[in-house]
Amino acid sequence: MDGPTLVERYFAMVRMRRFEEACLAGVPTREIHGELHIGIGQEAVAAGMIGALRDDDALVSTHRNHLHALAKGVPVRPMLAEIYERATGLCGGFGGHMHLFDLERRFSTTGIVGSTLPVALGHAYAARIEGRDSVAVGVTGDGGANTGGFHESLNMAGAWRLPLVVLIENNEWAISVPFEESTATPTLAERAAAYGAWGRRVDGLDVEAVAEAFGEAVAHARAGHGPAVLEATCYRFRGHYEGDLDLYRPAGEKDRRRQQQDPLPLTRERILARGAATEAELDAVEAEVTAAIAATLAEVRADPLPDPATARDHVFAAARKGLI
Ligand SMILES: Cc1ncc(C[n+]2csc(CCOP(=O)(O)OP(=O)(O)O)c2C)c(N)n1
Repeated sequence: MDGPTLVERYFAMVRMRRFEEACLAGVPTREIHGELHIGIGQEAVAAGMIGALRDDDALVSTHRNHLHALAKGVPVRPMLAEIYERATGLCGGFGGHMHLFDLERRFSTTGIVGSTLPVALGHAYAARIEGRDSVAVGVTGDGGANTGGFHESLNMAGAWRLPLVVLIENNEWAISVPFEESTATPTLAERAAAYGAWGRRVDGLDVEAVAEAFGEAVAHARAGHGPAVLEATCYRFRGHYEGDLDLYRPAGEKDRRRQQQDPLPLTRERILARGAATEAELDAVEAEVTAAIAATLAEVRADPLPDPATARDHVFAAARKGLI
């Protein structure tokens, strides 16, 4: 398979896990305000995307966006600083965790469920108008796949053969609503047929399977064959947001799934079984990754908050010009 090796993808997953643990540290200390949505347990989906996208491809993510940003190459320091609401953040600390934007890497997010696809569709149309062979990826959860924007975007992308890749992270729950109770078909991938799109469901705990399927979806869209829908099955280990009491999931389900279906140990076991690396080699790099994220967190925590005098900047155009 082209792209990163299994071991490299594993280290990317470890980095993602440590990154989100660094975010979690800011909740009880009240350094991070608002709802924080964590993707722990879903790392294999994002790590499977690595290597298939170029800087000029767009990636539009959701409220649960950290892992996708890391997969797109958004640098850790300004991203963590944004989540910690610091002036050194990607958006000067004005956006916070749900509003991460990196123009250089064409990465953006929206907390409005179902609205990632219309934005990604715009990127796909722009590529067509500008004669570029870039693709646009719109991520959605299973809940977001039941919004009008999902269907309208895919319909237009299908009718106009636009290079839109829809990645559905089906983590079985949309807040407290289980997938089976909100969806008419056994899978979401089969909806692709309605839009003349490429469609496939993949095991989102298997980083190699995701890489192979995502690579195929991107190649399909880039070659001008129209949209692709990839549904990756996974499971959300934490509450919908930090602070969610999460009483809607049967007792013990989370513990059992975490024990059996954590993509990190599953991938580590596969590496060891294949002899692709030794325990000692994996431990050494994991320790390096852990230390690097801890060092970045310490730096970010010492960074300044935005100057209150700039509170109205970026809200009203006139305020930026000093007119009000
Ligand atoms: C238009 C809109 N309606 C409702 C919400 C509140 N909301 C935030 S996340 C969410 C559920 C999303 O579920 P899913 O798409 O499956 O993503 P997941 O949280 O599982 O990653 C809802 C209803 C919102 N942010 N935007």
